[in-house]
Amino acid sequence: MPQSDALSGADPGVGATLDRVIVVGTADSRADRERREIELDELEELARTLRTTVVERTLITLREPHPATFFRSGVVETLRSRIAALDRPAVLSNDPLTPRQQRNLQEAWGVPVLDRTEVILAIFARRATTAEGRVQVEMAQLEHVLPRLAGGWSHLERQRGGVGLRGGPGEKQIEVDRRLIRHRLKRLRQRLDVIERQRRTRRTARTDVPLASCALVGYTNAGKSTLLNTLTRSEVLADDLLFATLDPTSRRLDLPSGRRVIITDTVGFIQGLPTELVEAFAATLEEVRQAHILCIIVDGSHPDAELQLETVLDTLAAMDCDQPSVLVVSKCDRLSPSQLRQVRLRLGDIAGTSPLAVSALRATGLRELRQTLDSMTARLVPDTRANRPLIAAQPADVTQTRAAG
Ligand SMILES: Nc1nc2c(ncn2[C@@H]2O[C@H](COP(=O)(O)OP(=O)(O)OP(=O)(O)O)[C@@H](O)[C@H]2O)c(=O)[nH]1
Ligand SMILES: [Mg+2]
Repeated sequence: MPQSDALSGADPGVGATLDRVIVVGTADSRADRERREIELDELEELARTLRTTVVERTLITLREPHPATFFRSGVVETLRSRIAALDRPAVLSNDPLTPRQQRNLQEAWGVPVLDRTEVILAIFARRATTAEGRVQVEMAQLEHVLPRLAGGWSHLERQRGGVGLRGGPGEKQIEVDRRLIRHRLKRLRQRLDVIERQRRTRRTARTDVPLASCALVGYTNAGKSTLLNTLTRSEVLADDLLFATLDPTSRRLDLPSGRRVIITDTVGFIQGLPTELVEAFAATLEEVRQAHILCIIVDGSHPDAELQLETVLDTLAAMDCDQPSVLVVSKCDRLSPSQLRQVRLRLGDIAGTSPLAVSALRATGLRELRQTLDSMTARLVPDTRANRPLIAAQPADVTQTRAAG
């Protein structure tokens, strides 16, 4: 199955390449601007993750979105000239666009227009490596494209597994495409069911030898994989990219008392995580839901650490995850002692707990983290073999939770 990839190469539909982009956002008031600028920073990071060059970025004041074109006609016109002057880069919109708005803007500007959801979907499409990840991403993309099938819309679905508009997109062709997509979705759902069953079997095998489990959760790029690597001397991919990790990976962690815990690195969260993706990744996120303990990692050196923590707490609440958690401020080597004190206070206030502080890079704060996990494990999982210190037999020391095949 060819991987869909919204931002690759030339777009025959609208005659523009997608390797250069303008990032466009809106704010409804002066007070709103600061928050939106931060979101645009993040959208630029997402673009960078896609190896796309941002040639310009603009924040427009907009009180009321226009139903047909999102922006007012004056702004559409100004941006049209700007796009022409910049040799027709694609447009990344920070705001979600309706299928109609997106279509009209593409027509007005003659370049592809992607909103935040599509950028995130494109990143996931590029990064998904396991069978399960690929199925989940393709499902999310098809769910997203289904309501957007209409005349004139071209650049995304043409690249989506060959079910796109080919030739004149008359009403009939759209109906055919819709049917093909629904059919494909059904088949993907069946495949995912099989993969999920295999995953459940593996999880049951794991819980038959009852080890306590801890999921590392947090905003994307918070330092989860680096922490897993340092704690367990592993070599999971950790990179200064958003969504470096898509598939959960589990490792065994020895605790000071001799207890052991299975620690799982998971996909990062982000503001405005597309609902299609949350649904498609439900099985992967099940690893988080099933964990006995959550280790919530927040990059203390990020200027927006508080909003990131709020996003993570909101996402966990939306997933009905309310198990005991430990809050960990990461990358504290980047902070002075007084900055760290401040950050811990502010983040602790939001989460209603007192956070630990670690640097996975310098391996500081790890003893406290291990001790905390140890006592939580003792309290939470009193009946497991893992909870009896220094036992003889243990399961394989590496548990890959990746889907087979
Ligand atoms: N200075 C410093 N940098 C760190 C530390 N931990 C992680 N980083 C850097 O932060 C970046 C992101 O780290 P990852 O471990 O990949 O973050 P993640 O949370 O797994 O990110 P995703 O998988 O993309 O959600 C990398 O460039 C790391 O080198 C730390 O303790 N100190
Ligand atoms: Mg990671």
